[in-house]
Amino acid sequence: MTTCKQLIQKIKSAKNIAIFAHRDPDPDACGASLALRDFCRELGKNAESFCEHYSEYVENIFPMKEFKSKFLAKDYDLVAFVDMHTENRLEQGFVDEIKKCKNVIVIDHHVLTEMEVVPTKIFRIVKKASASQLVLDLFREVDKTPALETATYLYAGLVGDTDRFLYLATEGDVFSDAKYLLECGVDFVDVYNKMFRTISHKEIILSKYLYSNIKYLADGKIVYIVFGKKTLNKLGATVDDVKIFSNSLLNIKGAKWSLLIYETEKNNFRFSMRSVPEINLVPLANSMNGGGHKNSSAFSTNIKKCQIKNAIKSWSNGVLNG
Ligand SMILES: [Mn+2]
Repeated sequence: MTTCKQLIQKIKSAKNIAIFAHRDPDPDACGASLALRDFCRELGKNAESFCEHYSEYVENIFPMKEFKSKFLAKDYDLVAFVDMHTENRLEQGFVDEIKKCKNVIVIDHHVLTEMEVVPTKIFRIVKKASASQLVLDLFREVDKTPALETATYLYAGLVGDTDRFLYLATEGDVFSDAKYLLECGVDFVDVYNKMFRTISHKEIILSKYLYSNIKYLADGKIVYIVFGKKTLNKLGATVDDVKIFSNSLLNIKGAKWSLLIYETEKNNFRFSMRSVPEINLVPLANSMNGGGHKNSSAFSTNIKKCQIKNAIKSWSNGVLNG
């Protein structure tokens, strides 16, 4: 396992650094990416974060316009992956150019599964609640305090991946890291308002559809909803817009396993799943070439909309009964 010192050595020996987080970036992906960019700049490097497609949700929290969308491998001598550890999670538009890059580092908090191949030997994968905390570790390693903006990115990432301090990983202290960031001057009320209190008009329209179209299986233990392409078009929404509902389906009384399902390409659906603590989603996600955490996993698969109900039924025994 690469240490913080070794990562910093890698950064110091580079000139131009390109930073990538996973596609469909959530607050942790955006926050960790921008903060790592700022860290590299702090060390005197030319660094840019890359992202082409993002949701209105993260746009409300982060200065998404600062992300670059056109990446050419020849312009950079170091590529950093943050909040992801394989090329599979990259935005499609970057894949070909990234394949040309030889000098790659990885900083991630998602557990590495047996089937996955990290594209470099220089990786720091530690099971913390958020990738943002791993970026914070770099600042601490060189005894630099993140600037207020940077600390705010990291705080938003930490709050996002813990869903307001509900999901705490076993390694790394979420609360002491949060305290550290608050001491940098982060306006936590402002972050909270942007992340959890603002409701867009589109969200209201989508919520109306969501609550009228939820389906139940296994006496309500399974809750799911499907957003096909036609529906999304009719609602004037993109897949990014519906993803924000991933966490709310499990709030329905009696729900143990929720699935937010949306069509990304014709007859290709993304299954974004949540579960109560006693249900482990990783085996199903992995068997479908997806991944994630025990109670929060996802995968994509080719399937017709009319086959989804039966597919869930066929997985239900394995998921609900371990
Ligand atoms: Mn994350």
